[in-house]
Amino acid sequence: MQDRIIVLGASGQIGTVLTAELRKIYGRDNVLATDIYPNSVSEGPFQVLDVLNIHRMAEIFEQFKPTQVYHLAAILSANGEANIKKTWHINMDGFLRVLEISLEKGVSKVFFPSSIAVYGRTTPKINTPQDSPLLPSTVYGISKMTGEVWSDYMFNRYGLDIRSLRYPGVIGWQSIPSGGTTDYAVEIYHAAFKMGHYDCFLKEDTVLPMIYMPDAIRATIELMEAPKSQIGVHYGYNLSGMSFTPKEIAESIRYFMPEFTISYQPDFRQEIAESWVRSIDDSKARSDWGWKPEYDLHKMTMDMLMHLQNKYGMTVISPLS
Ligand code: AKB
Repeated sequence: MQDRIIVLGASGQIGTVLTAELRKIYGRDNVLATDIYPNSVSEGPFQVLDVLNIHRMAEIFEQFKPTQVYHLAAILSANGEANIKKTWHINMDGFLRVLEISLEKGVSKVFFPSSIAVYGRTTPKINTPQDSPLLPSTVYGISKMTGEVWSDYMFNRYGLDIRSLRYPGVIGWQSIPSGGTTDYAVEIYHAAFKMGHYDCFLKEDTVLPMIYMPDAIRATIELMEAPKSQIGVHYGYNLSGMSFTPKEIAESIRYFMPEFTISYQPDFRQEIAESWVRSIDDSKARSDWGWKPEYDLHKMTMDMLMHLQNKYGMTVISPLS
C-alpha cells in the first residue's frame, strides 16, 4: 500500500527540510504539507492549518487519508517563556488533537519530535542515559516531556505506533529556527557572512548537544522506517550528534574565515541552556534501529559555509578544501 503522509508544522525549521526529503522518497503528491503560515515549502500539496482547529484537521485527514503523520508544530523554548499558557495550548492541546484524530482515522504511524528540553536540573549532565530523571525548566520542555508520556500511553493502551526523538539543537543552512535557545548555532553562520561578527546570547563556554540537519532528517526517517519489532522506546529516543560551545563553533568558522569575530552578551536564554545537558548517550537508538551520526563540528561547518557562500555570493571555501 502506498504511504500517504501529512506533515503538520511543515513551514518550520525542520519541517521545511523534512517535507522535501519525504517527497523525494514517497512522491510529491503523497506528502501533504500543512502549517499556520503559508510559507515556501518544497513544491507539492499544501494546506493552511492551525493545529488547534480540530474540525479543519479532521476534514484534512478525511480528505487526504494519511497513513503517517509527522507532528512538528510547536513554540520553542525561549519564545515559549514569554507566553506560557499559549505555549502549553499549542504544544500540548495541538498534540492531543493529532493523537485523537490519528486514532479515529486509523493512521498507522505518528512522529512526535521531543527535545533535549525534557532534561532538567535532576538529569545527569554528561553522557545522559536514556532513562534519566527529567525535570524540565521551560514550558516547552514540560510540553515535550508530557508529549512523551502521552505517546507511551497511546502506544500501550491503544497500540498507536508513535515514534519520537529527543532532538538536540538542529543546525541547517536551508531554514532559520525561531524562538529556540540553540538558535545561536544557526545565526552565527549567517552573521559570519553578513557582518563578519556575531554577538552571542550564551556564554562562551556553554556546552550543548547539537546535530546537523542531514543527520537529524536521516535519524527521523530511519526511525519511522524501522520495523515495529525494533522499536523499544515509544516515548523519546536519546539522539546525539555532537556537543560544542559558542567559542568552539566560532573557532571552527574562523578556520575558514580568519577575520570572523564573536562577542558574548548572555541573556535569559543562558539559564535555559544551563538547565540542559552537555552530552547524550544514544546507545539505545544505536542498538535498536542502527542510528549513527555522520557529522562532527568541522565537517558541519565546512558544509554550512559551502552552502551559505552561494546564498551570500562570497567565496570562503573551495569545493576541494
Ligand atoms: C530550542 O532551542 O528550543 C530547540 C530545542 C533544543 O528543542 N532547538
